[in-house]
Amino acid sequence: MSRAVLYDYFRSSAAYRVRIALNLKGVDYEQRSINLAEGVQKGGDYRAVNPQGFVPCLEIDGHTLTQSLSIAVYLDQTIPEPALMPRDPIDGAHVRSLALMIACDIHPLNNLRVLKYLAGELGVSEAQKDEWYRHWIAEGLTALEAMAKPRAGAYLFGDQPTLADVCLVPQLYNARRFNVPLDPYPYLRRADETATAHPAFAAAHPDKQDH
Ligand SMILES: N[C@@H](CCC(=O)N[C@@H](CS)C(=O)NCC(=O)O)C(=O)O
Repeated sequence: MSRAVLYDYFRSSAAYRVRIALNLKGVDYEQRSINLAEGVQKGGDYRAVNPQGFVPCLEIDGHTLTQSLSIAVYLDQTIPEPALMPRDPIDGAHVRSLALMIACDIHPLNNLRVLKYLAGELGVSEAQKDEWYRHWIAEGLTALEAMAKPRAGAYLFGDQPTLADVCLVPQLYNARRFNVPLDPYPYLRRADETATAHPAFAAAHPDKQDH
């Protein structure tokens, strides 16, 4: 079977999730950088790979997969260890909730195309755009902290990395880039600190990627 290919961009939170999942599962993969800042994702060549024009996209086992959570679940199903999801259905539902809060409710409001549309078509100022970003991050992270707190351990759920941490670490990286204060979220910060010390997470960090 040929080597997996990840269509990637160093700063993309969604691609960062997949890098973490691939590293946790020990998958050897080639990275192809799609420069989002230069709009390469909108070009015909990349649309032929992923018609949605987003990274990440993963070619693996003869298939082309899109959507970071779908990719992470595929990896978890085909390479069961180490598990990204707890076996217990209720624990699993909790972990999925945490991951979906980030991937569906926080990240889409603040990704590149939304911020570009605000600043471009809608003509909002830089200050208003930053305010938008901080508002949705603070609201989302406050809810996430409250949800995670009762069952958090060294990681967001318990003491092993799960899909929730795969989503958390890139989101907090992103928040720091926009100078969002993270003091109000001690449980999120603890999980982030534990995870970033893990080699699979460390190797996926944007600073470690070619771009
Ligand atoms: N729900 C998608 C989100 C993917 C996404 O938003 N990717 C962003 C980068 S983080 C992107 O490719 N944006 C291209 C653009 O904004 O033009 C996933 O989880 O994979």
